[in-house]
This record gives sequence, C-alpha cells and structure tokens, in this order.
Amino acid sequence: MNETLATILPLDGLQSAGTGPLYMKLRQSLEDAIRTGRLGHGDALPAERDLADYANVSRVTVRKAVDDLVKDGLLTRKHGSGTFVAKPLSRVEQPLTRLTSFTEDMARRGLVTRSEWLERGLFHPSPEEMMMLGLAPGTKVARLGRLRIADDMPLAIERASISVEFLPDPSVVTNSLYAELEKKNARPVRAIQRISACNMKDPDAGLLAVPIGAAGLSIERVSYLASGRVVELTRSLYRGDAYDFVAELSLGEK
Ligand code: 16G
Repeated sequence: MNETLATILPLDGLQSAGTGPLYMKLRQSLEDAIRTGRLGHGDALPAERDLADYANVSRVTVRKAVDDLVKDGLLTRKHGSGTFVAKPLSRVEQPLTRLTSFTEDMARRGLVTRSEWLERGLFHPSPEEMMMLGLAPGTKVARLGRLRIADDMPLAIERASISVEFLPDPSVVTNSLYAELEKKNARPVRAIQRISACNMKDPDAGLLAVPIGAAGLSIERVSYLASGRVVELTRSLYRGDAYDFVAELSLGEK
C-alpha cells in the first residue's frame, strides 16, 4: 500500500518543505495528484488512519486537508463507504433564446435528471402571485419547489407558482412541469427572464452542495400563453460554477 501511495502521492519532505500549516501542504499534494490524474475520478482515498501513517501526520491534519478538498468539490464523501475523487464539473451552456424546460435541456445533453421536492401543493396566493398570475380572489395557487439534479449533481433550486386553472392538481407533476402543462394546452410560448448575481446563503448553499457565499445566479421567469395570460412565475437559484447563459447578439437595423 505504501509503495502504491508513494507513486500516487509523493510526500518527500512534507514536514520540512516550505512554510504554512501542514494540512495545507498535504492538501496541495492531494490536489496535485488529482489535477495530474494520478488519482482519477471515482478513485477511493486511502483510509484516514493509513494516510496519516503514510504522511507521518496526525489524523486531524488529514481530516482538515480532506475537508478542504471536499468543500472545494475535488473530493466527495459517501456515507459509510469512504472518500472519493469527485467527477469534474462540466459547465452547462444554456442559450437564452429558447423557451425550453429543465428536463429537455438536460436530456439534450444526455444527462439524467431528477428532482427532490421541497414543496408541492395548493396554497393561498401571496399578493404578488395574485397580481402576476391574474388570480381571482379566493382561488388558490399551485406551488412547486424543487431541487433539480442532473447526473447526481444538484444544479438549481426552482420555485414555481402556477394558477390552479392550469394545474389543479400539482401532484401530477412527477418529472416535467412543462410536459404536464402541454397536456393541458397551457405550455408557455413566450417568457421574460431576469438574471441577477447573488451569493448563496443557507439552506440553499447546503442543498446545492456549495460553500456559503459561493456565487449564484438568481433567475425569475414569467411565462405567457399565446393569449397573453401569465402561466408561470418561477424564481430559481442556479449554481454560478455550473452554468453559462449564452445569448446570440446581432446588429440591429439602422
Ligand atoms: C426551466 C425554467 C423554469 C421552468 C422549468 C420547467 C429557467 C431558469 N427556468 O428550468 O422556469 O419551470 O424549466 O422544467 O430556465 P420541467 O418541465 O423540467 O419541470
């Protein structure tokens, strides 16, 4: 084991090399092994005790180095089975001109999507929902709050409000909201989307598996039917490290 470790993780002079805390030096050696591919995606890290023995440091030092790499997304901990080298994050490039759904966008990229439900039901609307969705007094609103996950990576938190007229029973939405709206001839044909920068707070940061304060994109989408009726008001929080929104620009007519 130590012979293999010596090739994967050369630690010559870890104790004497340079200044700075020991855990940072160990962290750097582990990071180098990951970045150069000596430790590949999915590889298991040796047990904390073995790593501590091999590097001749305390288990606390190993834990701090590993914690740091987990926080930065280079390693992941799987409950009960150990610590593994994480899959590198590939950014999603999302055109800003097509009115597509999350499920369709991910399917086009060959990614498998799933959602964790944060909220799904009928509620008394807020004054904003009443106004934006044009709800009659006394009617309810359907709310769908979801953590959206593609290939096991949480990408966004989406909170959608839909008039009961278009979605009387929110429990019918299992995967795609737009697919359900389509069945009712209420799939939006036009939308206005507003994107702004934000910093992640808890509990959103925890759900999206990013550190508190990490960069995020806050997106509001108001979608319309051909008749001009608003069908959807959705507020979303996307991971800033996972998304590029791309718009094609052309020279306007003079
Ligand atoms: C997209 C939309 C969201 C819409 C959802 C429907 C953005 C920022 N948001 O994620 O407004 O509700 O798609 O997806 O693009 P679904 O049909 O997979 O539920």
